[in-house]
Amino acid sequence: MSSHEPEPAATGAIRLLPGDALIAVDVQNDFLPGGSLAVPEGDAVIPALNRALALFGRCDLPVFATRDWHTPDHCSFKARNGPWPPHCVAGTAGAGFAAALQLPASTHIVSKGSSADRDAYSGFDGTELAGTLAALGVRRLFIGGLATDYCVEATVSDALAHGYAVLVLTDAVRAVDVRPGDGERALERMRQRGARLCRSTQLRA
Ligand code: VGL
Ligand code: ZN
Repeated sequence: MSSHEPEPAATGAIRLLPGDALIAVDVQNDFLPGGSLAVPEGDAVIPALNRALALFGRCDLPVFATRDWHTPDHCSFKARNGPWPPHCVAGTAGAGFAAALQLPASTHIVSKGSSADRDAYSGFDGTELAGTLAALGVRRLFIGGLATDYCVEATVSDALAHGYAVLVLTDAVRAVDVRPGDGERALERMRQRGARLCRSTQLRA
């Protein structure tokens, strides 16, 4: 995100309820400053996500963490004429979750994009995420992470398509912004599709 923040109604308290779950999308070292596909200010999502994680923990609500989990020869890499430098190769340090992200031991880890010949931006794409959410009786999803204009948008869109109420934590997302404004346009598309934009500071246990 750049100069102007998108304008969530940034004040009202949002009380967490049974049926809520949190999804932290791809908060992995390769997407943080110094990583191979660093998202500008990517590390800024961590304090906001930690605030949400603490509240979800206090309420005993489920937490999911998606991770990009690629093969070394993944089709999204430049060596295979894909758009990206190599990143998040399964088992490497770059694919690890940010050390400062305070994920509970009970976190449901969702690996995606793990087939060499097919990419997956959405946490729902080719994973067990939908089944696990259904089994847990989840109805409302709070979503943050990286990157706004790729995996966050894809995950939010699929969540809406699956019928979940979706709140995007705008202080807990950052964009690649290949073209300036991509992140803000992605947030606007999410809002148009029915996601609510809010901030982690609005959440209450
Ligand atoms: C992502 C680019 C390539 C993301 C993953 O997590 O948003 N972006 N792979
Ligand atoms: Zn990827």
